[in-house]
Amino acid sequence: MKIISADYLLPMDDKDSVIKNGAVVYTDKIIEISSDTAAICAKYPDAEFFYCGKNSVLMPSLINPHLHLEFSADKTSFRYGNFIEWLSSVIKKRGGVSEKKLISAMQKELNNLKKTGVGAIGAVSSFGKDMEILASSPLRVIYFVEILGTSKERFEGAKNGFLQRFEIAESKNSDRFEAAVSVHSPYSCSPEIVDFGVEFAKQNSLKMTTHFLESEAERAWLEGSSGEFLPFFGSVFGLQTSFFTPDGFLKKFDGLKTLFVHCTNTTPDEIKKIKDSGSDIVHCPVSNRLLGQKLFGLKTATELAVRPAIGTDGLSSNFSLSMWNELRCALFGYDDIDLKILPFLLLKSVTANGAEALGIESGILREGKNADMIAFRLPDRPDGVDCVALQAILHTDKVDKLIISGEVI
Ligand code: MCF
Ligand code: FE
Repeated sequence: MKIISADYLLPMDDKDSVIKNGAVVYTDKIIEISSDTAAICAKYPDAEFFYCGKNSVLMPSLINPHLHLEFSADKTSFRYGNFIEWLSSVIKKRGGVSEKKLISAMQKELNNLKKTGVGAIGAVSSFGKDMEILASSPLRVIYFVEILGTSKERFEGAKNGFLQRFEIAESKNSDRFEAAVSVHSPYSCSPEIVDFGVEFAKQNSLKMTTHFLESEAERAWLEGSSGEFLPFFGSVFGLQTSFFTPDGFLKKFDGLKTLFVHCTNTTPDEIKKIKDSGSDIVHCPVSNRLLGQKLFGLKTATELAVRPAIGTDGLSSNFSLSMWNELRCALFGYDDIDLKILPFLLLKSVTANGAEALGIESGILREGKNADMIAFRLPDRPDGVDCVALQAILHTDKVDKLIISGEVI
């Protein structure tokens, strides 16, 4: 049993509590949280004790529920500013990176995830090249094996390719690694692919994710088979009409808790439907900006009591996989939300809400939860506990300690 104490404890609970001189008693799970370090040390005299230092903050480790590690060696290869231009540049370069360069790039990014305090991720895998690295990493990983395809003739090939990758991934399942399903999106998947993915996830009790309404072009395509997707699909795939309406696509996932990623072009009604069906939303502010989109409607979502998570997406649409960079960009992007409430809203997006989205028992410092925590120090003493969350977002890059299941990583 261990006790860790810090000047400021941010449990990420519903009350946005900040506990001064707090301590956490833990094994692989959290045993107790206390605001009286001396009393808790007296209660557990045999526990190993550690104090995180002056101006230290202790909080749940960060959760990045949406990234594509396999796009780590293509940092400057893609076109930004317009979704279709980006997609065309991705399709043009797909699979163009050497295996050796990719493996070392992924290893480097994984190390950065640990250094910046990420304890759990939702990784979308298109090719399976990230499987070995992720299955052997100490992070908690929900490994979303991707399936996509629009043509009837290629359905069997796409399905078999998916099944092969999934089977290997599933053989690596452990208490930290869980194979799951990603049905890529409504514009890149035929109804056969979506039905297959959803049925497969339901029958095998697997987690599911999908990209949804990420661009204005996608909305126009789904609503009326018009807009920028029409010439693109006509020339690339020979498609003239969308397979789904926005509502029709959502209905396909009825009865399956799904992580809908992006949702920058959803209506309040669609956001409510996602919430009422027990599913979750993840948005990626930097990626959305780089692909020429407006930010997800966080203010509206908050008014509807929806609690979205935040992810970085891949380096194919971001300059960094650091959640702290993502938080800073979101902090400045959401200028319609009061700076008095935004810091906690954002920190919960990368902890408690991320855990809810991935269906893991982390992201909050509470008795019985996984002992997944980070500790770091603010440069100077904040002017009151109500300033800690904002100053943490502004000033944190690397953390001093990352603890997963009670183990220092
Ligand atoms: O989330 C971003 C943007 N939206 C869609 N897909 C991707 C993103 N980053 C990487 N991707 C991948 C996706 O997994 O790009 C491919 C898929 O394999 C696009 S479809 C050819
Ligand atoms: Fe993505």
